[in-house]
Amino acid sequence: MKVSWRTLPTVLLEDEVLDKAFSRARKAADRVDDSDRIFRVRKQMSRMVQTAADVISTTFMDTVNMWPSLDQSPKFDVAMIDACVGCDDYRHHLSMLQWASKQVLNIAGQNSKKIIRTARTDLMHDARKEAYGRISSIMRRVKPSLLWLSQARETLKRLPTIDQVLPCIVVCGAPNVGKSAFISALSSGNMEVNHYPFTTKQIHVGHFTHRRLQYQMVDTPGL
Ligand SMILES: Nc1nc2c(ncn2[C@@H]2O[C@H](COP(=O)(O)OP(=O)(O)OP(=O)(O)O)[C@@H](O)[C@H]2O)c(=O)[nH]1
Ligand SMILES: [Mg+2]
Repeated sequence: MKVSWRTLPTVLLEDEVLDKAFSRARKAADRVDDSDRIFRVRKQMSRMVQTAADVISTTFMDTVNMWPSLDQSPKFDVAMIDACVGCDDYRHHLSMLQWASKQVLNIAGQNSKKIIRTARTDLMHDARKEAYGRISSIMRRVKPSLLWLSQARETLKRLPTIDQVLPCIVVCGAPNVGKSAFISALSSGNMEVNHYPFTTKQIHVGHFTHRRLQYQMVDTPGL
């Protein structure tokens, strides 16, 4: 699978996901129409719980499915991900979203049962509140993962695209020896050149054509 970080949607943070879930749930409850009070409250409460859980679960699973799977990514991309954000963290935080998605659906299932099995509206409201509380505590557990993924997306989005079929010349060496100046002189890339070390902070790519073949020149931070 080809990595295309730029097209990945932003990762919503804890509060944003909860706002989205609870406001959709409220709207779903508003649409319920039943003249019988008990039936109405039952439908409203169970729809709120189900809708909130569905929104959260779908949001998380969309992220998990859209982010490239490391097992199916080319070795080069995996190495890039490892160098930029770390493969272990990458796997861990995506699996946290998978876990949270399952948990919220379980909570919705359990509390929907409670709502359906009682004829008392106060208990239906209690079951809905309990579900919201438990969902919110799952969300607190995934908060660090959402933050990590959101920052990782920003980092990975800035990576240049390197075509694995075209020849690639990587220029690496000690700081301040003129790597960037060398690449700027030879290729289309306009690298930042400065008289002090550690000017280049991430990988940049420039291109040039020689005998109708396109070459890539990769500028790297000083070693
Ligand atoms: N005299 C001389 N100076 C050069 C040459 N090439 C680059 N420089 C100077 O060396 C300094 C460092 O150049 P850079 O291209 O930024 O060096 P770099 O290796 O990319 O540095 P980092 O990105 O910090 O690792 C700049 O002041 C350049 O003007 C050269 O061929 N001769
Ligand atoms: Mg440089």
